[in-house]
Amino acid sequence: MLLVTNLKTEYKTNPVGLKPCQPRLSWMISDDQANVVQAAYRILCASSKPDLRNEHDLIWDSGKIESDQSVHLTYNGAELRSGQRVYWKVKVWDDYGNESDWSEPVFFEMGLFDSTDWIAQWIVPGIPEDSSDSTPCPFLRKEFDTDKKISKATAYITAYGLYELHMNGRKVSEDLFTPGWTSYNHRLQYQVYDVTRDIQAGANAVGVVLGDGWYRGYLVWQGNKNLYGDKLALLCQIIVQYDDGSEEWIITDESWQSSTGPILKSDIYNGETYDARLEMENWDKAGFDASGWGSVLIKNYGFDKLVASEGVPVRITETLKPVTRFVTPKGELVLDMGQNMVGWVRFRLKGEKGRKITLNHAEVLDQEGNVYLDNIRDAKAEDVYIFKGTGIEEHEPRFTFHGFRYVRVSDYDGEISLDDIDGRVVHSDMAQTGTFECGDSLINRLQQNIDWGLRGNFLDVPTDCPQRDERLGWTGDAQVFAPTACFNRDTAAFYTKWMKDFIPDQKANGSVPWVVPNVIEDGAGTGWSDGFGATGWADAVVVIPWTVYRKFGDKRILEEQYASMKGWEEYMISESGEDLIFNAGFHFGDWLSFAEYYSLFYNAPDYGYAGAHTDKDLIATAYFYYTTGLMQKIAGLLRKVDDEQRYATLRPKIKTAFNTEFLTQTGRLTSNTQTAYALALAFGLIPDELKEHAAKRLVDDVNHFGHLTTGFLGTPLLCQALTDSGYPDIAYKLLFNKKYPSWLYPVTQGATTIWERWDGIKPDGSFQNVGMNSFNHYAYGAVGDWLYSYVAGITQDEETPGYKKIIIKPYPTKELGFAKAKLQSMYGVIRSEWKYESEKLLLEIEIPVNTTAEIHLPVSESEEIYSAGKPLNQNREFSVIGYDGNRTLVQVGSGVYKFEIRRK
Ligand code: RAM
Repeated sequence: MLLVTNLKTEYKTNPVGLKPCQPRLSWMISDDQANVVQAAYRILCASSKPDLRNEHDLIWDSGKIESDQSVHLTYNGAELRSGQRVYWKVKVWDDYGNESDWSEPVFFEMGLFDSTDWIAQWIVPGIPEDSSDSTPCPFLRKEFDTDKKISKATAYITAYGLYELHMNGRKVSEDLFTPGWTSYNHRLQYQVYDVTRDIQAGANAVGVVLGDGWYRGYLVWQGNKNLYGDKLALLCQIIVQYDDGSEEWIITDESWQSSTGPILKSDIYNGETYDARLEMENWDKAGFDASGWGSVLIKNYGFDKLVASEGVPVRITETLKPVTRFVTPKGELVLDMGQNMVGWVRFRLKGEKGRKITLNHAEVLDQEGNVYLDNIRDAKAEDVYIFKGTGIEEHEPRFTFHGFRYVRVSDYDGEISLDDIDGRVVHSDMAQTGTFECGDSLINRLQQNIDWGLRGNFLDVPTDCPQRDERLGWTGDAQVFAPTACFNRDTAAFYTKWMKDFIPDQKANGSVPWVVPNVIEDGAGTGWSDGFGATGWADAVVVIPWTVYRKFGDKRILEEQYASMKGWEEYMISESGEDLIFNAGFHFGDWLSFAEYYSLFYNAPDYGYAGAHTDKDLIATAYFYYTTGLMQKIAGLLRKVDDEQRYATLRPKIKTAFNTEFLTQTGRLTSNTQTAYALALAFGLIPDELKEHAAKRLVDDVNHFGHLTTGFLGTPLLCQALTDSGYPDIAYKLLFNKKYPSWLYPVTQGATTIWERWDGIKPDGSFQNVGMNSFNHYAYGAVGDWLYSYVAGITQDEETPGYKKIIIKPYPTKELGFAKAKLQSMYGVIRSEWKYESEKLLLEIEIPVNTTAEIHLPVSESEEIYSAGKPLNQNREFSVIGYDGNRTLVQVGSGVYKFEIRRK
């Protein structure tokens, strides 16, 4: 059965509120038979479901197009209008001549195209407040009547600050932290909700709660607040369409009323204080007595910064139960969630009116077993609830989030059982697309920790950490982690949104901030002078769109980001000057690498070791070369011929400059560190004749220490460089290492997320420096990319993005026993599994419809390969297309394939 499934528009199912564009349509195909390729497709679009069903009044009929493109097909029908909804379906033909049925219909709806589409006015609550500290959250409301039958109602809404929209007594959406965090001075997202079912005949009420959020809450550190402004504001318009064709607009204007309510304060870092005695029952329903409420002020903030939401909504994605409760040596009651998670606690508890409960959130316990809060620095992460005394009260905060495993309960005199408590896991709701599993339970836990690190730190913006007074969009962390993230979760839309903020936040000279959205613009008073232009951090501007292009076949992100990428490239060119050594400005370098003082205390073989410090000029020039190579490819793809030529000419010159400056004739780098070799090898900087020598030096260094010594920039490339240089065994040795410093050391210490430091908790049980010791920092989790693409071997052809041409090249090892990885690509499931069974190596590989694959079987003699009991050469299903070192290359189409390798 040839079936078309999973129809998506701009990565989403039935998205509402798309930016002005020609949306891209994608689908998947499933079939029972093997070797299926799409031969043709036909797309139909209409303005209504019945029209689509009856193929009447179509706004686009692509006709039958002979093409194998099933991903990112650009809508090419009648011109789209602001707010227009389009229903579409597709059918396909395969290479066997089969024709599928029409898919189920789906839709997309456009957002507002022009600032003139905004009729609503900005309103500011008429509440006196002192914005130098957290103040009560404003509530806003308005009532309106409808007297005719409604066909459709749509709400367009945004805020300065955070908002929660209610209609007739209920929340309109599950989305949290709307309108999301962007470079607010330049870009403010609005959301669009279909509220047809929220409106009732007769009297209606619309209500909104506002929170400080990133806009005016505490942000960065040192008590910074009001970074974007000190007034919260709301903009909302609801368009009601009646059956008779008429329309009505409910807009924010002077008719709205404002008040404060039970949320006494609310802050991302510090938490929320809620006084249930101040609840205003039915405030969001019609008929509520709002006589005590104040007015609102109209503000002329304009609409120029408004943009449609491209990202992934933040939601509660899972609810955890605490695993245990205990009393610490200090006598404090603590609940253990069993997992370092991000979000908050929901409880159902009883309390006398006016009594309270205080919850503090911690990632770890100290050596004595007490809650450890020092590492979250000035973030209070404290939720306080004051009971109204009406029986069981259920509560959870809404405009704050905490990174925690342990919850300290104080000020409460009632009983708490585990049943009363839920851990609400909050993050950008990206589907899980990848799984990796192997025969080593510690590595499996590492893989889970990587995904938990991702979940905790993808909260609208990719952050360094989710718990201390930081939680910023650190570009370097995001850059190194992006390939891993793209395996584990459907990150394309998330990154698409985030990359847009690089554009306004970039300097005119092309330099890129350390953090995006940038929060250290002049005058922010953060103590940072110039937070721009750090190598490996700023390169996120090129590497991440490139990664999204590679993993999702998305060329549009390259087009949209091109000027911004080029800005950074040209900045590096001008700063490196004639010698092409990029040594200008400040660089973090190989941040948090293995340092001298650790080596004195731990297992460094040579006393007096200077630390694995890698020359920052070397790193910066290596990245300059790498990024220039990407720019050359991107310019080529986008047919920017002059740029392509410019970067093609420049690239070998940087290589020569690098090697003249940093490489000796015997293959030694001037910084004899793992990071230096990993970068130079992985980026292709070492001339062919010296590659072996350089690789040998890398291996010698690993063997000398018996562990990795790399920081943020070296770590992601270390195993890859070793494996590609012919030393998978050394890479595995690093992976298997359980002693500090290693990926598994934290796992042996009970870590449930990735730590910022290799020794966040030292072998003696003491903590790393309190100023910077997060237990949920995904950067070192970048090894996940190697687990998927080397251990399990899911990779792809250099020339063909989005896994259209898959390469399966696993690195089996008996020590691991088995490994299996699965990736839900744009085309469907790619699966690679291997396991040892006595002397046999068994492989099972799944390739989705409309793709092809080259399988690099780990054996040089094709006679040793069997499939379905027969030697490979007697199997007509497979064609051996060549040999590569000790591998036999087999070409396949879609389907499930099993191989058996019997060593002679
Ligand atoms: C720390 C952040 C981040 C890192 C920078 C350089 O403050 O936590 O991880 O990228 O420093």
